[in-house]
Order: sequence, then structure tokens, then C-alpha cells
Amino acid sequence: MENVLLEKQGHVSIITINRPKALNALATEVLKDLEAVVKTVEADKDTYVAVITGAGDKSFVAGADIVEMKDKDVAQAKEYSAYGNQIFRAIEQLHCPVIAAVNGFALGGGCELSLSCDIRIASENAVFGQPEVGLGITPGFGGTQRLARTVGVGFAKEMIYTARNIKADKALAIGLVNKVVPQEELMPTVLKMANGIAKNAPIAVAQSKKAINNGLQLDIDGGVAEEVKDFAECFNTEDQKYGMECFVNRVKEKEFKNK
Ligand code: DAK
Repeated sequence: MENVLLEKQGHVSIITINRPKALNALATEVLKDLEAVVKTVEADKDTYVAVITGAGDKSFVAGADIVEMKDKDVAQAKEYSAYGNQIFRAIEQLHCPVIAAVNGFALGGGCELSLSCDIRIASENAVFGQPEVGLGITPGFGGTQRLARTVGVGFAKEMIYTARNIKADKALAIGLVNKVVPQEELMPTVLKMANGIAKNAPIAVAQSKKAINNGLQLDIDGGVAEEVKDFAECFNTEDQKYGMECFVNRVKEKEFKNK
């Protein structure tokens, strides 16, 4: 898989979009490799946290491949958008949290890829934007949906209608990213967070992700009902018994079994 690399460090799977010569733009071949890698990670229940980043120090993902996209007709555009959306939805629904380590340009499909992740950490040189309307199209990989859900309707509409890029500090101010760090600290920061999450009970983390994501699609009563279900299911796990025993017996160093 040359366009997308997969590396495992402990319980953390690191996915790297690897097309630095084109600033990691998402050509169909890259999307195909990403789809395969996402399937591999989904099948690997020993992965407790996934990280997505871009190769090189300049770009996370500079968007869909404009050169490839420019001659598409309506049917081909529909197919391309649906394919990308299917992969991004699979990332959003992965059994574990996904952290985007945004190491540079996150434009168009790149910004959208980061939005399909649970958490975004950016380096100081990161640039976010939805430049599509300047190319004569709308965002096509979920940007019209997830950006508004993440930063609110006003900022999402401003970014999409103006097609103007924003720097990392502005992305932090509007809640698009959780944290901004110097470039050399990006991966250490992301891996520290990932390993911190991985120390907790993986099934409880997964159930929390499910409750938050599913609940956001529902009204408050439906959301609370989702939480009740996801919470109760944890009591069917060894890790719940173990975690609470550790509290009662004042055991500080825990090792959950993912069971
Ligand atoms: N596609 C293809 N190649 C790209 C690319 C892209 N998005 N971005 C960069 N590259 C390539 C450049 O062509 C160049 O290749 P060579 O000429 O060296 O062969 C190489 O990467 C380096 O780029 P630059 O020379 O331009 O580097 P600079 O530092 O000068 O500029 C830049 C960096 C990121 C500001 C600039 O490259 C740029 O503006 N890139 C385009 C960014 C962009 O507009 N991204 C959004 C793409 S649109 C849909 C489905 C999906 C989508 C929409 C609709 N449906 C089907 C409905 C998604 C749309 C998008 O993502």
C-alpha cells in the first residue's frame, strides 16, 4: 500500500496519507488505499486509538485531486463524492477514537478528512479551508455537514462561502481543532493523547464514542436513551468489574483487557 501507510505502535494505529509530491491530494488510488487501511484497522480490535496524518512537513491533505476531478461529468462526480463519503463515514464510525494530526494544509477534502476524525490536533503551520466554491463546486466529502456540526453554522458558512483559508490559531479559536503545537511536537503530543486514551477501558471508550455520535443525530430524549443503552452494556464486560474492583481496592496501575 504505497499511497497510505499503516504502522502500529502498541495499541495505536498510525495511518499516513503518503503522496507528498502532490501534497497528499486524494486521488482515487489514494482513496482506494485509504479504504483498505480503514478496513484493516476496523478489523483489528487490538487498535484502541487510530491517528491519521499526512506525509512530509507541509501538508496533511491538500484536498481532492483537482487534476483528476476537473473532467468529471455529473454521474462521475456523484460516484466520486459517494465513494469518498463512504470512506470518511467508515472513519467516523471506526470502533475506536481517531485523532487527526494535522501537519500542514488541510484544504477541501483534507479539512473534511480531519472532520471525520474525533479529535484534531494541529501544528502551528496548519492551514484549514474549504476552497471549493472558488473552483466552481460545493464541498463534496461531508464539509457542508460536519463543519457546521463542529464549529457551528455561522463559522462553517463563512469558511465555505468565502473559500478563505484560516490559520491554526483561528482554527483553535472557532473550535475546529483541540490544540495547536509546534510542528516538531505534533506527533509526540498526539501519541501522548492516544496512549492516554488507550490506557482506559477500550470498550467503555468505544461505547462513549457511540453514545456521543449517535446521540448527536437525535433529540435529547433519544440521546439520553442511547446513553442509557451504551452505559448499561458496559456492565456486561470484565473491564467494568475490574475497573470498579481497582477503585474499591485502591489499585492505581490498571491494565484493562478489552473484554
Ligand atoms: N489536487 C492535485 N494536485 C495538487 C493539489 C490538489 N488538490 N494540491 C496540490 N497539488 C499539487 C500541485 O499541482 C503541485 O504539483 P506539481 O506541479 O509539483 O506536479 C504540488 O502538489 C505542489 O503544489 P504547489 O506547487 O501548488 O505548492 P504551493 O506550496 O505553491 O501551494 C497549496 C500549496 C496547497 C496552497 C496549493 O497547492 C493549492 O492551492 N492546492 C489546491 C488546494 C485546494 O483547492 N484544495 C481543495 C481541492 S477541492 C466532490 C468531491 C470532492 C470534493 C468536492 C466535490 N464531488 C464529486 C461533488 C472535494 C473537493 C476538494 O477537495
